[in-house]
Amino acid sequence: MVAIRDLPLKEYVLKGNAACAGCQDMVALRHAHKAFEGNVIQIVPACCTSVVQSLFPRTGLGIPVLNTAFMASGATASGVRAALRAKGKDDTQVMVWAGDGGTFDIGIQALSGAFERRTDFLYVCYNNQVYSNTGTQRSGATPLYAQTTTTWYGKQEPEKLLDLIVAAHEPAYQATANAAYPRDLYEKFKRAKEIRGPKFIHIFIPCPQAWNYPVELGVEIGKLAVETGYWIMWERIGDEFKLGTQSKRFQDPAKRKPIEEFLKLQGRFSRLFKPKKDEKKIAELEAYIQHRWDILLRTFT
Ligand SMILES: Cc1ncc(C[n+]2csc(CCOP(=O)(O)OP(=O)(O)O)c2C)c(N)n1
Ligand code: SF4
Repeated sequence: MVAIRDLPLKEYVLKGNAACAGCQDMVALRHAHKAFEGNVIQIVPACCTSVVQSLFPRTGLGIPVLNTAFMASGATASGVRAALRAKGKDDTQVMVWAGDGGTFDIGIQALSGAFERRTDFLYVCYNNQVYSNTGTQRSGATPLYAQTTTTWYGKQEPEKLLDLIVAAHEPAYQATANAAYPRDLYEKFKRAKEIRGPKFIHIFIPCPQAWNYPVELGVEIGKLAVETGYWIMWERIGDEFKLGTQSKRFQDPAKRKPIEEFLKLQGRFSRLFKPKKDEKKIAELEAYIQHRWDILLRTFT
């Protein structure tokens, strides 16, 4: 694994941008661009990243960015790839950087179309499990029992299993990542860069504003997501599936930390603990985590 001191020094996520303090989206974006080293066009639909990067007349990113409509990222990527090909610049990478609202819900048809066309690009979903930018509305990625402004009582449905939908498009490369493991994230982007065809990276992004936790806890929450089995780290090059070393030791449920350790740091789950601990709902969440592990391993191994 690359050492921190060996990461490229050049920064593409610029200082003084409009992100909240402690934004894990910026941590992920920073390391993704270190892997691309500037040779990339980034496509951004409406989301936090579009606001962070584009407060006119300044820009928060040191690379070319094309802002597109909420539902249109995949189609825009196909168009940009065709234009680059026509200009003889096919070595330039095309990357979509979209939130979960713009991926799980609103952009899913354009994503599906671009993958079916076998467009050579990388689609990144930075998943903060909510429509953050517009004030924390539930999305198809919001987990069971999480409070949002549209599910103030706690969401009653689990999240969509998006990775399996993407896998049905047989991408050339697919991986999960987590902003709390930036070196792993960097290496996955480096690998994706070398592979032609449609690629997908799904990143776990704690959001202090929407999840209601102190800004300094972002990395701790990201790591707890893996250590409780809540977020599974894996990678798939073509048909070859590899469970990430970070998750391998938590494949056995007995080795996982209790899910409560992850939940109790976040205000969005406070109703599971107040006025008294809701053992039944916490057990349901734990069972759902195991269900996700079972489906993933059954599908890919
Ligand atoms: C067609 C359309 N509907 C609604 C909006 C308003 N809108 C802008 S950003 C956003 C939320 C984006 O959520 P997500 O994709 O999860 O990204 P995040 O804000 O969490 O980064 C919404 C609803 C819009 N710009 N266009
Ligand atoms: S709302 Fe969340 S994802 Fe958006 S800029 Fe703030 S911390 Fe980052």
